[in-house]
Amino acid sequence: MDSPKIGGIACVDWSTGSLVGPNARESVKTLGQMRGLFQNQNEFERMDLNTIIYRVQWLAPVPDGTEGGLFWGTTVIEPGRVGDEYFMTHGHFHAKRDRAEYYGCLEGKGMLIMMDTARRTWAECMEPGSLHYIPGNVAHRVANAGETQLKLTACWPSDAGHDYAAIRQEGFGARLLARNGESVLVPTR
Ligand code: PAN
Ligand code: ZN
Repeated sequence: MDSPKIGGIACVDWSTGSLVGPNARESVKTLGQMRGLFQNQNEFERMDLNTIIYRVQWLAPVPDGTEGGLFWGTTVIEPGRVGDEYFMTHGHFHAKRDRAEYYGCLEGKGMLIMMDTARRTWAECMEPGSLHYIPGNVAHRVANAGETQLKLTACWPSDAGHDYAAIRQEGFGARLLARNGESVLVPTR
């Protein structure tokens, strides 16, 4: 797509969520940056740590931390597994815990895994067209259970922030694992 020719802060390809324009920012997460998050450490060490697990593009029309603003982003998660566990996002609580978020699935198939502050964990199926409301005080992570890229779009408050440490230390209360060709949410303990 060329640079945006229509009004607005960027151009969105609504079929893929791809953002085009000078305001769009991008980040990439490799397997090596996700050390300790997958269950099977041995399998993790055997894999190429430069493998791209997911990419995020986002628009921040106001500075990070601004009260009352909104951010918009698209995440593309590659298909694959570490052992039985599907490629997934890091996952986080919002630093301002009560901030909510929308996720919408554009392409692919997977699960939105959510966990409240008491570590109760549950999941919603993501498939093209599914729209997900993540309430405040709920950590969120997406796992790609399909054979193709999973693409989702998101909208969250500009003062939400991201608390990754809580997930790095304790993880979620369940993991999405492949069992006999099916994806199953398995409690961690
Ligand atoms: C999303 C996520 C994005 C990547 O934009 O930041 O999907 O996941 P991690 O942040 O867990 O690496 C969002 O939830 N923003 O608040
Ligand atoms: Zn979030």
